[in-house]
Amino acid sequence: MQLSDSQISEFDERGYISIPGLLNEMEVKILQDAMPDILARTGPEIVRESDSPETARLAFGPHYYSEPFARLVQLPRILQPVRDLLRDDVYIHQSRLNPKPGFGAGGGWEWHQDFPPWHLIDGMPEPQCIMVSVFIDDCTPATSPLLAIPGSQHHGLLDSKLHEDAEGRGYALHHIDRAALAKLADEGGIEPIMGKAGTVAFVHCNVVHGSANNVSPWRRAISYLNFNAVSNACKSDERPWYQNNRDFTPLETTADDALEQLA
Ligand SMILES: O=C(O)CCC(=O)C(=O)O
Repeated sequence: MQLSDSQISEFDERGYISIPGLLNEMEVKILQDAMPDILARTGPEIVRESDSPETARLAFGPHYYSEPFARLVQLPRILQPVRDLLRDDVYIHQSRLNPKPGFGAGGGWEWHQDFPPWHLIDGMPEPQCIMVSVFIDDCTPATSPLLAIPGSQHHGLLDSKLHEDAEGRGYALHHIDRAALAKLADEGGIEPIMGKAGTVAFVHCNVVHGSANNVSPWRRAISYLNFNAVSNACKSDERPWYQNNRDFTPLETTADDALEQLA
């Protein structure tokens, strides 16, 4: 799939674009059906909610151990736009599945950029990385959508500090200083990224974003695929495979129906 010039300029200007219906209903169902096995894992790649240890907050690395997610990352509809936006070959630096269950069990995320831990811990030189957000469930105003500040990626690495809630829990999150956040939000506004299941958003790794906890009765799962430019490969190996993949082999596209073939 080729992005149009206007989609590329929108991404360059606002930091993200969203494409409804990029995955069809069958593909969405295959990914939904794969979730229970992923969330039943007991390894360190599964991070739990701090106030509810039986609830998974996020699963790192599903593309390594779940065939549907392995196929998802190589679909031409996903991989080609990423290459076009980064103007390079790419590999997966990290993938995550956030199940975000309803009834308040799926906790919120403080305002942050994704790039700081990748740069400061994993040694990723530049913000040449895209967080592809694949909506596994409908993402509506009721299900605590991702909130983003358009254009915030132009401000580079912002003042942030390691979020205490994340410390020692298997992931790192640097949250944005409040004054900086207020200034950015006054300038750029805050927009929800929403859509039906099967929508895919391509988000620059320096876009400031966050979300509230999901008090609706509905699950709102998103699969985040962080594609890094091969020329921007990470230099440190401090973190494990599921947070900092060290295989920089450029990803090749598969057949467009590779995921659907699992039906
Ligand atoms: O899924 C969410 O609600 C937010 C997740 C997020 O911001 C992240 O994983 O970086």
